Amino acid sequence: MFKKILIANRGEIALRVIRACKEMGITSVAVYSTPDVDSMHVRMADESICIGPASSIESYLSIPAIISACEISGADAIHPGYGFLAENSKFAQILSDHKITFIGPDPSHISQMGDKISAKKAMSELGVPCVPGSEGTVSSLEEAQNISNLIKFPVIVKASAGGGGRGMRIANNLSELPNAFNSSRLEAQSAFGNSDVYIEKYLGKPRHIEVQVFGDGLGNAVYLGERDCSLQRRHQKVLEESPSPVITKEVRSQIGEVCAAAMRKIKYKGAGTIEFLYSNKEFFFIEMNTRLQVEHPITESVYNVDLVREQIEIASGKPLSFSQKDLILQGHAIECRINAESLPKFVSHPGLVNTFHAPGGLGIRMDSILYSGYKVLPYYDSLVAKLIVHAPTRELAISRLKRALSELIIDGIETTAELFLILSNNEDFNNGDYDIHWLEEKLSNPIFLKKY
Ligand code: MV4
Repeated sequence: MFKKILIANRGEIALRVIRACKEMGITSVAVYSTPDVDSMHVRMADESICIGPASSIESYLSIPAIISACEISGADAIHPGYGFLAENSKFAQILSDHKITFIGPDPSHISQMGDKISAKKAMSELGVPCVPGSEGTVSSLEEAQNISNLIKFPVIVKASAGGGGRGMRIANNLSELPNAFNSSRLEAQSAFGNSDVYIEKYLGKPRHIEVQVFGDGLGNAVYLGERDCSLQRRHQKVLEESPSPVITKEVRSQIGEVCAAAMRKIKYKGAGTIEFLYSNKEFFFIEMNTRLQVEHPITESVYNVDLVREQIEIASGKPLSFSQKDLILQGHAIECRINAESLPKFVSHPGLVNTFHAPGGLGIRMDSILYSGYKVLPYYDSLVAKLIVHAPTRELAISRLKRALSELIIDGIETTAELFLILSNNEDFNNGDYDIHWLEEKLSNPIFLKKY
């Protein structure tokens, strides 16, 4: 097992990894940018090294700075968290060349899944159901027209190097296609330096359902159910729940087994998330994320597993510590992403937190970077806390969420916490009746946020 792990990240995910290291008897090394000196991850880690200025490019994204910190500290392995360098295959390869273990998948799997066209081709060949569309890159308008006529409108043009909704364009008919095709390619080129695009049938009101998988790189792989991440705003998830309110145990084991079998075939190593659009009771693969996700705690809650411990064990060469039959879904979990943003427009609101009080009690988990006197910085992601509730049923989880929110105190900055009180009292939410567009439609009505 590793003696020392460097965490190439900040915020709550750095805390999450440091906590796992502590429980495993592994020394943790935090890295930080100069303004992050007072942050919780630096305070909580055993050692810390400054890696550069506020700008992420020169600190948390700087491969030379992070490798230097790793060599100075003598760490055996690096955990990338999520974001920053977590899905950078070049980074994973350089670490391997330096005999530093990257706690994550093989670089080849990172790059295969990072390119959406090659991910879709691979998943389709592995028997995972995909959205109907082009076989690969669509390189001319004529080709775009042919494939669109075949799959029928509406269609969506997507960037192969895309993510976060960038480079996506919808065409409702043949006349809208030239503009959609050209602007998708232009945006793809300027945003990602790669103009490759592909075409899919546009699904109108799907849910976003993702399957958690885990492999040990030795040919064993399991699934840990699904998360419903349909509640989002501008491609940012707002609230996630596991299990999905619309998935039965038969459907769960069917799609889960398809995903786990695919991961066994490629000998996938580490945590992965296979994303689907779910529409008319059918799953359509869209993308795979080769990292631990923000919303992993809800899966940990309902399956009673420590995904970060498992990532570390597997990176050190051990086989999976659980088999599929050990993984029993228990109860229901909900995660709320509390951002330092002011409602109703979600404007970033950094600043000094005078008072912070986290909720507690049965079934509550608070993964937060806050402490009374902490100054939320304007340079990074606005996520300041994840409130995770776990209860025997969805109904009880929603009651528990309301109770937890009533205990929460964050004074000095504006946060999105109030939104979750509104959601937990909303009829559609309580009925599990929502899709990927539901929240944005609700937020476009000024009355929605004024009820409480
Ligand atoms: C789609 C889609 C409808 N049909 N693909 C948005 C980001 C990227 N990860 C995939 N996205 C979508 N792909 C087809 N064929 C609708 C979306 C989409 C979406 C997906 C998941 C969660 C929120 C979303 C919000 C708007 C659009």
